[in-house]
Amino acid sequence: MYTLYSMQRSGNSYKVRLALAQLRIPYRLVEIDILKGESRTPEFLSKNPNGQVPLLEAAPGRHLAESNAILWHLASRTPLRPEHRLDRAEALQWMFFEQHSIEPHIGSAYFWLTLVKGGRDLQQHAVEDWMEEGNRALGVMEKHLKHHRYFAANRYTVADLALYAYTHVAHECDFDLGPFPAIRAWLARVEAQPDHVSMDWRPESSAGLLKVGQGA
Ligand SMILES: N[C@@H](CCC(=O)N[C@@H](CS)C(=O)NCC(=O)O)C(=O)O
Repeated sequence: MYTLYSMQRSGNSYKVRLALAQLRIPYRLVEIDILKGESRTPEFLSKNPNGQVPLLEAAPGRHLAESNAILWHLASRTPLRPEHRLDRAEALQWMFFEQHSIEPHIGSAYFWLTLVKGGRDLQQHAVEDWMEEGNRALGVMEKHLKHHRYFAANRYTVADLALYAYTHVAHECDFDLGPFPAIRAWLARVEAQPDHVSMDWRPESSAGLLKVGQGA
């Protein structure tokens, strides 16, 4: 069985929990509180030298980091990963875009403005930049969604799942989705997918939730 090291309020971790839920894959969840430094302990660093969640123990002793690489692995041979070469490359194109243009701006704003006490003051110098770049990236998504229902292969894939994670909480960290009607309609389409779960959802009934330190 997979073990997922995750933080509940981390959008990158949420992507993986959402994929596991939609693929109906049971797993063991280990909650890591990055705000308490739990991703920087020697034990955790021995599993992921980069000290970040999400982290999936994909096979005994084999740990996979980077949310979108984990999504790609989980979605292998499922409808969440496109069949055709070009569709696959387009899904990857949007997943790289997510990491380069959405996550560093909307993800950082979400982390510092909603999760870290006093984060707004600490990051005052960066907020304006995150807003500008984040809005630019939302504009790129809006342009695509004006003519497409999803990001790749004309259907819901891991590319939508990756982009959804931080876009759906953008309004919680100063972004205004008002000027982006196509994004708002797409968010609703993603939320209507079978087995969609929210960021707060935990798989307590399927496998059990462990706090860090309780794991084997
Ligand atoms: N590119 C990585 C980013 C992962 C990431 O930034 N994780 C954050 C939580 S959302 C983290 O673990 N931060 C703790 C730290 O850097 O100490 C991914 O997509 O998985």
